[in-house]
Amino acid sequence: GRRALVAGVADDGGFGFAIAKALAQAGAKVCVGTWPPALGIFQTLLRRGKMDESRKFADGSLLEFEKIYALDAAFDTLESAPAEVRENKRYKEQGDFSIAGLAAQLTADFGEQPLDIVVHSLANGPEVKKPLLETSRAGYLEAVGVSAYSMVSMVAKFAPLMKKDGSFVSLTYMASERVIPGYGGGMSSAKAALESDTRVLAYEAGRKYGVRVNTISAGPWASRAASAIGI
Ligand code: ZID
Repeated sequence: GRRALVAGVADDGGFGFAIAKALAQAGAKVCVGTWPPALGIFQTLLRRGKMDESRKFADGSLLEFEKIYALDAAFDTLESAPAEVRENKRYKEQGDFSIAGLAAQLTADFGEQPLDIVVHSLANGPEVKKPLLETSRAGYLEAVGVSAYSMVSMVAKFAPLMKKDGSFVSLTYMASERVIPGYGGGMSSAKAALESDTRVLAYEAGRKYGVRVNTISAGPWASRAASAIGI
């Protein structure tokens, strides 16, 4: 069987959860990466059965995640996370929540080439409601760092863990190429970077590791992230 990692699942309301469920339905084992501040509540809701309805397959069985990992895709290594993050109560019990840390845990848990599919379903733009003209440098860089560079880092660190012909996919949005008021804070910039990087990563990682890298431009879906912009 194939194993997928879906990065960016913290509830049952977003694309990541739906993709994880579809992959499991198709026979894959599915691990997820969850943002540490949301991890505790996600595990509690799962344990208490609050997500059983959305976990249910047509045959009545329930979606099971092979493993739920802490992942903060703003950080490539644990050392790159500031002390106040590492010591935060939602982070300090979570081990190495960086992208490199997740790669190391996957190899420790499942061996040398544990992955067939990696899904990047995460984004964050703290100033998404602000027009680009009013966006601060810090807000812009956070949006691009978490929503676009995270994919570069994930391909760099996970491609060596992929079986040949493995596949990466991320989710983008058309505001990268057209003016869509309301998608601000540097999020339009982040999606433009993500799309350009997808082409370059497909070229580089395709040659180096034999993997594919794609991005899918999503339609509107009232996930937790999208509710911030009024979808
Ligand atoms: P979601 O809230 O389910 O997923 C986002 C996840 O990212 C959450 O689980 C967060 O905890 C996680 N996250 C945030 N920061 C970090 C971090 N530092 N480290 C790790 N995890 C983190 O929302 P979703 O399903 O909407 O988002 C998944 C992907 O789909 C993102 O890349 C979105 O940009 C993308 N996407 C979503 C929509 C949408 O409508 N939901 C659209 C396009 C792309 C879109 O905005 N018309 C208007 C708008 C849109 C489409 C059409």
